[in-house]
Amino acid sequence: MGKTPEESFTIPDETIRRYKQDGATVLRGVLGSHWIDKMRDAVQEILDHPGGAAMEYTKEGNTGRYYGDFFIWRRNEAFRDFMANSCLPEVAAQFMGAREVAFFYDQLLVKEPNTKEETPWHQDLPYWPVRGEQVISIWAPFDAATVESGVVQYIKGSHKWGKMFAPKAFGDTSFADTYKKAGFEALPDIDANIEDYEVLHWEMEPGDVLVHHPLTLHYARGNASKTGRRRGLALRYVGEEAQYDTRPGTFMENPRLKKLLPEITLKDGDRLLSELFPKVWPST
Ligand SMILES: O=C(O)CCC(=O)C(=O)O
Repeated sequence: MGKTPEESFTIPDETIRRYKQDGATVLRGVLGSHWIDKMRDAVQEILDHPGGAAMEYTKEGNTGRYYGDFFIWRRNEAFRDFMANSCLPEVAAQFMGAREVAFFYDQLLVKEPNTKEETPWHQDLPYWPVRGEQVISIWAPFDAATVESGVVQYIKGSHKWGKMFAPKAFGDTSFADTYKKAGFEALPDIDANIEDYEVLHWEMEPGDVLVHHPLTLHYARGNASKTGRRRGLALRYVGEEAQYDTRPGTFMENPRLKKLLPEITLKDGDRLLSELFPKVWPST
């Protein structure tokens, strides 16, 4: 079935130019309220029934809750519908200049009110078994999001630094040794020198999305709001030129993910396209 006009979204050239230059941008009013309502219900279902790779990042004794979960589309029909049948695959195609788009994975990141835990500064690509330019993240909030409630913030232009920094384990440090295998250099102390960087952030309403390049450094505060939730979903898409990368030290070595996912049959250099990374655009 083709998409309804509402599920199509044309990105102005100027927005794509800005994304390429800055490494991140915002799109306003991309998702209709039916998607927001549907995904709020679906997120609640996931929060009530965490998956096998789910992470509780909140430290014991701290208030709030910082919850992370991955590859949810594999077990939840609403997540599957959203990643494949909203306008987001087409949005990804336009930013990547791709003829075809496959879905890489989803990552749910919920920060309930009064959550102290930050999302540390990081780039995404060092965690991932993928290489190439046609890789993109779209971050969709299902609540209004501000700096105070933990909207994602970016270092302008950092995707062009020509660097891959060592990935950090978000909360669970037991996985830190795996990430060391990659041998990337340590991230400089961004917070201590924050005045040296230009930080981009936008206040978001449900229906708006952020788009970021996999090498752009990004971060989010905890959720200091006393009542406002911050339910965010990152969707990762790739184009036909992205390749599977078997280098050591990616999240594919996470034992809990390994248990959850089917055996990977892709070889180094293969196009990311398989049962696990399905084609989602064009839809016919
Ligand atoms: O939602 C967050 O706090 C962080 C999001 C993020 O790191 C990402 O989308 O790659």
